[in-house]
Amino acid sequence: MLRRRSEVGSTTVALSLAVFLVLMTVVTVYIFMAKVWWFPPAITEFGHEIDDQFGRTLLITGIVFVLAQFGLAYAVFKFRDQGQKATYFEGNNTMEIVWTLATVVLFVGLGLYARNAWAQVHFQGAAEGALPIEITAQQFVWNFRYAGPDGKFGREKPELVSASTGNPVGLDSTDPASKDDIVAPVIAVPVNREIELIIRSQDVTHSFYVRELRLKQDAVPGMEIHMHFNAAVPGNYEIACAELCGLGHYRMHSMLQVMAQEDFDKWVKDQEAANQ
Ligand SMILES: [Cu+2]
Repeated sequence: MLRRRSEVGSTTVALSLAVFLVLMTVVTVYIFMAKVWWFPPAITEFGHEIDDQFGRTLLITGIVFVLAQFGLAYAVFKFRDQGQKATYFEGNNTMEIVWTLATVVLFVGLGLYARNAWAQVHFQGAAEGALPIEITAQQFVWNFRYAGPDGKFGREKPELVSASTGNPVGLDSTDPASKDDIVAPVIAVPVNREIELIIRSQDVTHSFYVRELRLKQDAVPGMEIHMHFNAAVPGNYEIACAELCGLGHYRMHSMLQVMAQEDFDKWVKDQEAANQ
């Protein structure tokens, strides 16, 4: 009598758990396939490559996830307590080799697939004729510097850095090349133009991140890190600092403005006037 009741209880619990696992898996897969919470569309060719790679990785890990959860649901129900003696086996070399190899093939394979996209930003420089823009991160603002009409960045001196007097990057006014440099709190770029970023930090590690560019790069004190992109869709895109950099981290925010060449030329003129 006792035995029977425990068997019935075990079946109900095992069945509930198995059903829960299946439902949880189906709901999770739906959330991803329906793109309920998804990233904003990419605005660069490189961004689309990153998305393709993300899709491939998600597909493979998704298949593994579904198989593992369904397998678990099956095992939970099939091997529920029916009063039988528990059995086990110790080690199975064939299975060990199979799943280790499968994991290696998947990870290395995905890495090889991704290497093109990765190399494009990290190993290759900006294309010829790129517009250089220097980014200086500091607690808790972004400064963007343009070289101006002479195409040359002027000298900067750390001892001249003074945000309160309007010289956040320490431009040295005795250098003629620094006269026409523009420093702005937002970054404007012409559409379909290669942009070279020179990323630096004045204090701690920050991280320049624009979701639509699929680009995230740490700004590290003492380093000048080069990145590049070419945005194809005009619009305003949020820049967030993606590295916890202090108490004001949450408000370290700016905008990337991608605009037509004429609008950009006008923007530069306005900035020049404001910088006078
Ligand atoms: Cu920051």
